[in-house]
Amino acid sequence: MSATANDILFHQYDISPFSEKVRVAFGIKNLEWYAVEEPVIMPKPELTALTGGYRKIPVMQIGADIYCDSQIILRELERRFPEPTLFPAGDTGLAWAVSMWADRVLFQNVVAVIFGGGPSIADEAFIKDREKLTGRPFDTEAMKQAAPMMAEQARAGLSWLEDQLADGRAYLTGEKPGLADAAAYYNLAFLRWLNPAGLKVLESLPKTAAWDERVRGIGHGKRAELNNKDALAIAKAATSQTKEKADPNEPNGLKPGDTVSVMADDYGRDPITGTLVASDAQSIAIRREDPQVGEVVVHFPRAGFFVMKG
Ligand SMILES: N[C@@H](CCC(=O)N[C@@H](CS)C(=O)NCC(=O)O)C(=O)O
Repeated sequence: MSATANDILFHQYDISPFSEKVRVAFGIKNLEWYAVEEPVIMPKPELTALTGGYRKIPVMQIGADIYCDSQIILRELERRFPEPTLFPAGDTGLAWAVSMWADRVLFQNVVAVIFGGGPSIADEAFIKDREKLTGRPFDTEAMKQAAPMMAEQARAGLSWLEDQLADGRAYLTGEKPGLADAAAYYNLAFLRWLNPAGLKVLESLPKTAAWDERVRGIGHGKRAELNNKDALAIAKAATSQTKEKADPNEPNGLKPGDTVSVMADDYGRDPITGTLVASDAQSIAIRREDPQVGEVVVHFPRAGFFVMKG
């Protein structure tokens, strides 16, 4: 099959945990998608031509609409492909809140367990790249020292999953998998890939261990491959489907047509500048142009991102 402007092009790499969250959502929704492999470290010239400078993974592209960050990707998947839903029990707000906890708290615990113990993928080029990404030293010695505390924190977090599963339910919010499962699960997948010894914690969390297997069994939907040059050509030939939308409650009075810069509030804070097209409490879309991709609309979440005028 050859990809078109209606297909899901998923810019990712296989050992990317945040990509795994979305791949599980592809599995839940049984979607067909193209994996566009991107480098693990900078430079990423094709990716940043699409995004305007955002370098993190994953990024989803559908034609000339570019979705940066797993949170906005999942929101868009739910909008375009509502069934099966990522919210099988309702409780939409709670599921998003759990997802933020999994991304920010549990993930940092797991990262520390991974890089603080045993062999790792962290060679010199990787370490230099991640120091630039975070603006902090990648101090493997300090991580080693912190690893016992982080293992303790990870166990405390994971035991909330055990509590949630205590009544015998198959998934975190009931009998069907959803966003909460994908978000919590990718952390265990990351441990399995990079430091399987860290999974020892599951010996005392049997329901979580069985749930982990169950989520793993969901799979990733139907995957095909596409190279990143072809993805750029698809963007260039396509037109964004995003309609202008004003946000009457925008806390800073931003409106379509304003020039704004959007940046992550944690790491990889490169600002991306464009013209505001649409926004609401959970999303913002900006238009920008690049000779390689033509006019594209780049979408970001609001939670975890700052938007500045100019
Ligand atoms: N908040 C982002 C976090 C993404 C993230 O941290 N991704 C990692 C890989 S899983 C990353 O981009 N690392 C740096 C890189 O690959 O250049 C999301 O939810 O997508």
